[in-house]
Amino acid sequence: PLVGSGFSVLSEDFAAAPYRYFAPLREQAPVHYEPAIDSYFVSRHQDVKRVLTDHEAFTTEMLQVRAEPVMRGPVLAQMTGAEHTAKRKIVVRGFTGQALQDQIRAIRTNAADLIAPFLPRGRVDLVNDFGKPFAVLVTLDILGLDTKDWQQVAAWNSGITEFITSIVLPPERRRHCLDCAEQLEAYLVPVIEHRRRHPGDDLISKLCTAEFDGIAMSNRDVTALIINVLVAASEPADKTLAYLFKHLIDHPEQMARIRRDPSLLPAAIAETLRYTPPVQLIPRQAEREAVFAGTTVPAGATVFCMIGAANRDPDAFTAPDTFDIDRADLGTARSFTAAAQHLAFGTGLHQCVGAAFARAEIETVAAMLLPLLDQVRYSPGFDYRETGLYTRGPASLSLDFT
Ligand code: 2IO
Repeated sequence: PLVGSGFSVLSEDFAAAPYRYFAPLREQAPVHYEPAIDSYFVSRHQDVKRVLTDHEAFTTEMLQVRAEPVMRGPVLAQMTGAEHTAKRKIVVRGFTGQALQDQIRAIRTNAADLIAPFLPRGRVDLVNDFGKPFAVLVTLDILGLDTKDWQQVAAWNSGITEFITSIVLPPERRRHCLDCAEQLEAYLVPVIEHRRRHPGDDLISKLCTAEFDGIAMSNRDVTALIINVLVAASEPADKTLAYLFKHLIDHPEQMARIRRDPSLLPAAIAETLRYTPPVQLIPRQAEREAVFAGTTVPAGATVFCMIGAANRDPDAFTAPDTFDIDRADLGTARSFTAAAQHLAFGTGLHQCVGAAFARAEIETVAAMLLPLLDQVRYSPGFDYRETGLYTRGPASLSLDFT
């Protein structure tokens, strides 16, 4: 495939199968310009790493327009300096220790309840029957929100997610997304006010009462963080789970080894995140003019890091287009930390604060499902298709088992 003058990452052709274009992009257009949206797309591992770690040169300022309108306040990724450090620590605490242990219990309960009706049928769509409701229900449990409202919250959540993950958003869609955000905010504010007076051990209560170096959270901060957690914990979760099962079905010998030895699951999850990261794009704004071997990015420009392309860069990974849970350059132990070689959680100061939770969630649910879904395979006639440019995943994954 060619990435010359006619090429666009906004084309249907690219959206149909972006992985075909990653090598040509890295080799021929490592800093690809998209005039329609006046943005630069960076695809080499070392360039993406540079953009995400040089915080002076590449900022998150555009989240003010790309996220804040639907988050109803500033999110962690927008913050800098002492405020960022303090508030990030509060969120980290909400996802570690006893809190994480309680969250794993919520993961188990929800997974067991959701899969039960499908077991006698021997067929499940892992994305639409299981993964999507699972991700939202678990997040509501963690936040201490009522799970009976889950379909309403899920509908608002998808409008908010559409806003954040759209490259171009028509005005009427934009209005719909903002409506969703306003309604979710109106639903959350009374809950926040109640939790301030009667804190429990849910995440919302922790955000309300936490203080770090004397810095506490306002209602606006708490609202934005709740919406951020909801979006970030739901949108990539069903995609990662479905990709994991797809790759294991496509590589039966690796599936068989994991079934015999579940301690290999973290490696399989890390390799899934490298091979098919659910978050494909991470935006930054150039604070000043920046030069990438030959191409100049002007001050103020939007730069999209292409995570899928960087994760397949042969300069960073041997045989990058092979799914291999044994790869020596994966560094599984480090794969869910700032030292990760793959960039699925980003890197640098703003690296995913939920990475350890994400790992626990996918590991727990995969360890439960693998023994239940014996001889798991694609349903007869199942037509595999992926969708999405910003976040990407299987549209469905219809599986048969015995
Ligand atoms: C609003 C894209 C689903 C995040 C952003 C700052 C969200 C932030 C991400 C991920 C996944 C979403 N960015 N999670 O890329 O919290």
